[in-house]
Amino acid sequence: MNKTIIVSNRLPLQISIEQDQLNVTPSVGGLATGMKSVHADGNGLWVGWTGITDEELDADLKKEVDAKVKDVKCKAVGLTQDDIDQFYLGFSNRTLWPLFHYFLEYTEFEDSQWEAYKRVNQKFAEVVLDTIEDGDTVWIHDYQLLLLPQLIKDVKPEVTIGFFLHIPFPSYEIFRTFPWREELLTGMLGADLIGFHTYDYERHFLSSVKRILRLDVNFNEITYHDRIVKVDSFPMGIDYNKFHDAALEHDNPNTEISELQKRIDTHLNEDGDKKLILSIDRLDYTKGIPNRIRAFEYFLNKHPEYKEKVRLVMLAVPSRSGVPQYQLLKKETDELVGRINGEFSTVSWTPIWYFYRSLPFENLIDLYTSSDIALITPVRDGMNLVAKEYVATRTKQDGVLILSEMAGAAKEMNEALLINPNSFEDFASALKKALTMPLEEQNNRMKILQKRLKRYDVEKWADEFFKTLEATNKLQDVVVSK
Ligand code: ADQ
Repeated sequence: MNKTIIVSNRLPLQISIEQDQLNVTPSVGGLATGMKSVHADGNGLWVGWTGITDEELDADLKKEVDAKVKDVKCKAVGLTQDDIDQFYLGFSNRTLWPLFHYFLEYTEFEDSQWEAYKRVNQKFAEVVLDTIEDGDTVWIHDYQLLLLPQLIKDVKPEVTIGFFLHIPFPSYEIFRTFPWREELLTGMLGADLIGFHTYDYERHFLSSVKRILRLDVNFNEITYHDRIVKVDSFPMGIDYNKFHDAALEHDNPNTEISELQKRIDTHLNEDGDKKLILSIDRLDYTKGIPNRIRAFEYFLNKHPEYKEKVRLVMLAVPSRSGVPQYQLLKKETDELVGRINGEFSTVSWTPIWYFYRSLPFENLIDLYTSSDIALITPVRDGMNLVAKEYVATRTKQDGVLILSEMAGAAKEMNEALLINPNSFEDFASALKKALTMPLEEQNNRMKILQKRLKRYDVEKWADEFFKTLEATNKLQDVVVSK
């Protein structure tokens, strides 16, 4: 029986070693939910890194990890500390991540890190090739593994390979600056289907393929050697019901109220007019956090009548703290929040509540359901699932989403207030509009957004990708038999 192998940098697991005791717990992120039907199916397997380096494991512990990982239908790729430094914190997050998000000034082009990237992609290939057989299907995820499709195809031409990129694909003018551009593109072209979140990313990719590799591109099909590679867009959805149902449960009077919710309620009860504005992101320079804080300051100065009436609740999740740009961003954010709170706070009001941590799911729901406005303003973002999660939790169809045009999600969320995140004026007028929007208009916008997100949820996204991958496979048969 043929099997399906999912490959991503990290396995959907949390593994920890405490007092020589190994704990393995499945993590329930969006991707894991989307992959559920594929992975839970009798023959699914997930390949990736466990989060623990080879140096942290002696032979016995490694055996134990492998066995526990196998129990949950996963297979580990062993990575050393040097791999993590050079491949993950290095090439993936100091070259590809900034370049693909248009941060050329942060992009490093280091030969040694490129070598590490190739070496680690090869490590992943070896683990996949060890288990794969003709007729199997592989679905590879994201920018850490751009070379993997070709590494597999070279050895096993009879497997079907899908690749999905979770971040933007930049325009040709940006991509052409990349020193290893041919190798990266041919690495991706080992796939039979390449998926992006939006049509624009797809278009940018096709344009780079045409201009750099000079290949024939017919609409969204590339002829590469004797194969057809299909390129398409699949905007990723969320586990809509999970968020919606959790919000309904939250509204249930019998549900225990969290400490965070009690604090929020106290704030709201102090003065019935107070409004909460929410922002949630990983602490990443692509998310536009300092700009958002400055824009909030601009808003308070422009509309002083809102002082003591609004509060920005800003949740930033620690991320990639081993990369210098992220350390600088943390410092800048701390200072900005401190300065603005120092400048505007009164005895009874602090304009920004800032949390720098990861919160449990229940607390995310507290924040989503209590906020009148979600202010999601990345300067560049492949999709942005937080915007979709906020909408899914609005069980009474109230609330307003302010969303950056630069997020992939904006393409499907026209009923949000879309803004250019570089314009303080846009911020201020969208905030004013959101704060004064009649309930009926909020309802009308929310209803349309919810209907769309419910229909195209993460499982549907995975299904559509898989169906297209199967169809692409048939296309190959036609080409071969011609
Ligand atoms: P990210 O850049 O990580 O993902 P995003 O799409 O917003 O960004 O997803 C973040 C996820 O983390 C959300 O599901 C959110 O609920 C969760 N989260 C946020 N804050 C949290 C907190 N404090 N505690 C716990 N969980 C928290 C990348 C790309 C995006 C793309 C996704 C999926 O950068 O553009 O949308 O992949 O393809």
